[in-house]
Amino acid sequence: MKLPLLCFSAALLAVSTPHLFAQASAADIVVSDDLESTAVGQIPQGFTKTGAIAVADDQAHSGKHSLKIEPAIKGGRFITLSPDKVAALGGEHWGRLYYKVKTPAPLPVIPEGKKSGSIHTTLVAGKCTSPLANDPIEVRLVGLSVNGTGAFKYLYNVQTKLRGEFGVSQKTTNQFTDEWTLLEWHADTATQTYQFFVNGQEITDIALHKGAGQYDKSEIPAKFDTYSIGWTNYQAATDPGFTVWIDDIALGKKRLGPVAAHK
Ligand SMILES: [Ca+2]
Repeated sequence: MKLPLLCFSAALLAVSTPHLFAQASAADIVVSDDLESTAVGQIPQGFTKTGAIAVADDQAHSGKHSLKIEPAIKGGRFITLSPDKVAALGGEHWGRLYYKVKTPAPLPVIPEGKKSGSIHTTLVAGKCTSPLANDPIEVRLVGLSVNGTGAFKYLYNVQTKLRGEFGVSQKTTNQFTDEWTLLEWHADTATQTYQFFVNGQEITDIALHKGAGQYDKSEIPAKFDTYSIGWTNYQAATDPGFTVWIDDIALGKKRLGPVAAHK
């Protein structure tokens, strides 16, 4: 009885999966990079880099290459997209990446005089002008916050230059594992919508659907001036810090969906 059931499920997947993501044509794709054509030690074409980050072949989601973030106690290790491609994202875009954190992951360093520590980390962020206050902000489209036990919550966060920061955080916690995790995000200025998905499942705790012209606590910009992908932890991690791999990066006008892992 098992075999027919499996066949039926596979057939169902084959039918439903392409349908779900079939709307993304080549014209909708701004970046789609499995990192296989970038030499070890280099970064993909169309990006500049900050900190210790480069293509490596010690881990991969697809093929043999991924982007490796070397450990650091704190600070940024990221690649920044070329301005023409940032402009192509316009006021609405989807993003996708797979990531994996080396385990055991480091813990927050407890600041002097405090009983516990936490680490706020950004994986994807863009600098832009606030549609609310018309001042410089950074919209952090993929981020997480690690607590003292090492558990973490995903969050949407906006850092303003003069008005402090705001954000919305997942209600439940996650643990870093040795598995590749699929992250997808969607931002739309026209409807002030933000969505975030983990392994295809939306984290509705941090979804925003504010509506046209409703910028308060969303501030999704009409355009980004910069767009960066990597790992920036603002508070100190225990030595040697986080080592992270990222693979199968995609940015575009439509949801791009999952890609096959290497076998
Ligand atoms: Ca790859």
